[in-house]
Amino acid sequence: ESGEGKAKAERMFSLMDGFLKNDPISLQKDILDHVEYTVARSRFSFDDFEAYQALSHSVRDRLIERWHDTHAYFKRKDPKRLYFLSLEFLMGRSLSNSAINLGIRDQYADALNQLGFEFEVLAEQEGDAAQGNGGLARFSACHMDSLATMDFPAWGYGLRYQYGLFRQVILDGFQHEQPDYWLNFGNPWETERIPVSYAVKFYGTVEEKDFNGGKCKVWVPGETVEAVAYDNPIPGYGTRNTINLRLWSAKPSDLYDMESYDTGDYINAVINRQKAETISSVLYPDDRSYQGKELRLKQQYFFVSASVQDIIRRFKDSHNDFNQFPEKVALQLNDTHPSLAIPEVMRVLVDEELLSWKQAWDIVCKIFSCTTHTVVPEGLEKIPVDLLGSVLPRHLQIIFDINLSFVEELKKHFGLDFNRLSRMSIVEEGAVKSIRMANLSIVCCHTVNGVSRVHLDILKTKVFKDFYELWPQKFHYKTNGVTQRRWLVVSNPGLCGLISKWLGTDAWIRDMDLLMGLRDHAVDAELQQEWKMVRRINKIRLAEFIEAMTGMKVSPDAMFDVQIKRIHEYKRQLLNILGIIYRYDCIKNMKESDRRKVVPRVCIIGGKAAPGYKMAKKIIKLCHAVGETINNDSDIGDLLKLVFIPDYNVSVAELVIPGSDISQHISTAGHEASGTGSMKFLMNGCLLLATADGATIEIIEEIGEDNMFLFGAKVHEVPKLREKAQNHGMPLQFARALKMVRDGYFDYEDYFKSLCDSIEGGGDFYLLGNDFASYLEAQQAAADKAFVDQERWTKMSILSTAGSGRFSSDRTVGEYAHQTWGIEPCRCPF
Ligand code: GL4
Repeated sequence: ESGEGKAKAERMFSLMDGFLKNDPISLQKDILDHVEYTVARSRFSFDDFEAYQALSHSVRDRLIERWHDTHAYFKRKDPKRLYFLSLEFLMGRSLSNSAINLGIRDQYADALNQLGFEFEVLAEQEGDAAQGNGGLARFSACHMDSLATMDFPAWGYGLRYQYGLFRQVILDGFQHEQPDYWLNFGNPWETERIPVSYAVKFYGTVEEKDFNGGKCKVWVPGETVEAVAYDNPIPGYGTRNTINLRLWSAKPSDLYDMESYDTGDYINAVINRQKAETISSVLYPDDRSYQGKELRLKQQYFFVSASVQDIIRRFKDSHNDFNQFPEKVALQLNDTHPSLAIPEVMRVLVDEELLSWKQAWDIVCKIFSCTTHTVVPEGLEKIPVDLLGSVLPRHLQIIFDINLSFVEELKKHFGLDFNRLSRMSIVEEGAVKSIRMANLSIVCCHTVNGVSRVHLDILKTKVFKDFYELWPQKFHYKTNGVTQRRWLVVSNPGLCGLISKWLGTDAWIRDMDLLMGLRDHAVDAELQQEWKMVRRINKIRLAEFIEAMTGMKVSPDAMFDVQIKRIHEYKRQLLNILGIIYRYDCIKNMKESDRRKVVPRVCIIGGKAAPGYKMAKKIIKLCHAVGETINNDSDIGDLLKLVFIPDYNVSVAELVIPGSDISQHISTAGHEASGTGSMKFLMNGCLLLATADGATIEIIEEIGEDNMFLFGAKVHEVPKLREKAQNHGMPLQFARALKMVRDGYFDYEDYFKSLCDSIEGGGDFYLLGNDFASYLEAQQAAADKAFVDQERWTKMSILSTAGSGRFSSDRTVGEYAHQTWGIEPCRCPF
């Protein structure tokens, strides 16, 4: 800079005190200043929540400092950037994670102690940011943490929902949904960027205009909504890099429908304007099934359009040749939810930047990649053509044009194979003509990634078989991972300290493969002793939590057997519950002398059911009904307990996982694309009871079959077994457990009838009957027997943690960066 600009910058710099300081006195001063000036309470009188607010603002100041430096550095270096587009980010709480990643958690804890507060207690004041449903949304959150930690120049883009995932309230054993108006208590982690806003258009018509001797299309919208940016800093661990998650919120636009003001109906005009805000109001709570709803479509386009405008604006800030776009930009689509970004980029390049169709198409083919998270064809999104044509008329034309050339290419490749053409076409003919979003993504992305090895196999041989035959080189997989920062460092400080002590370093927090070093100590009596101690403390903490949530007392001496995840038929919570019924029945019919040999167990189940998913809701009720009987049966006492933890979310998981002995991942083989819960349990030294499905297959390879409890049909056996299940009866033990439900042993027999019918009358699609015997065997022979031998158990536990390195999202993100996105680290100097 020169002259005036330089003088100004120098003056600004001279007024700066230097970077914020992290010694205890500075931190205390900082917190108290925030109490006084941000929270507007007196520094002589404030409560835990106000202290939390002040504390998080103080942490946020430090985040902002690094975030400015990171972005200034990115701007200067101008590396290729990754833009990660996702409709869901399940971030959970931020305070502990941010303080730890900044490397100043302990300093804060000391500072707070001197003020008479406890860091842990204040951290509990924070609500969960639940801007997503389940695994797919946690995938986004874990990836952001890894991208920041590994110094990648990346941005996350999503939607800022006013209502996150519903809160689950259980009344009389039934699930009820309550809105999660999470912003009620403020959100100190975000920064509203009023100047960063874009107009997003909907409806209207497409007109042709003369242009440069030819024609061009002009979209005349019927509605315009403003997208305002909310920025959420994402700090990396062990680096100064702090990247940005930019979430869009809908506001009425100033361009909006001025006409209505002239009609005299001022009040209604204002109310109508406000409707714009509904676009970002609520997260759809159904994972995996989408019925072309207008609001959902508007949400998808709204966040995609704002993001694309932002990305192009940033590119144009320092470039004037779109041919360089693919060297500077990679766009990653998290599932098909953001796939409207494809026609949107085409539209902007052709209609607004006036590139030729061919030029624009070449660019599009180089910049997009996607991850698919689904196994079942029903999970694939379709948008009715009529709906798309009304909401986004120009995009429909573009999709048709893309499809036209694609079908031509198909004909060249396969000849006039009409069945194949109709299967592969982006446009589905039929009762409701629709756009297949997965087909659109595959056609336009250079790479399609599955989330585990077996998932890719299923994509290649079933779901996208035709496409695989056409473009084998497009299909890859990157086995999912989770971030050890949140799932070990934040949530299990005890184990974390122990690992670092025995490895002699905490470098594993950035390099999980180092955990393998624990294998050398797996049978060391001293480590075993310490390991058991840490795990026991975590179990006591979990027992206290259970008592606080449910009023039930459970003993930490019992085996804690946990299944926490969304409730789905394919995840087979029902298999778990029928196994519990069987165990209950066995204990009940035992002689007193045999009862003494039973390994006491606390079965813990948690998870939300989509509000419209009847079967899943019945499973929740069944769990409560069975629990009611077992937990109040004096014959059973402490030998068996069944606890349902309500309102399962990220924070609950952080508490439950470290305190579990066994966790269940028991989906019917071939149904769980990956599964990531298992990885979190694995890291925390909890043993897995699992089917060979999704990423579990790869976990087996890392830790060995001997260190977990495997059971059930294999992926390739499932189709045959299904046919068999249609024609054969149920195994006896299974029929008996099911009959108890049917006959009203747990009451509500009418309500549970359809649940029983789904197995007996419906051909047992998920093979509960088939897998029951081997499930019981894994539970009894393996798990119960192993638990009695604590030395062996602890060894298995240590080896689980030791073998979990591969399931760090750092590994996953590294593979994406290298193989799919073509980006390099860009590390901001300290
Ligand atoms: C999911 C898969 O069901 C799950 O197996 C996978 O681990 C996760 C992340 O890749 O994505 N797909 C959808 S939809 N929801 C999921 O959790």
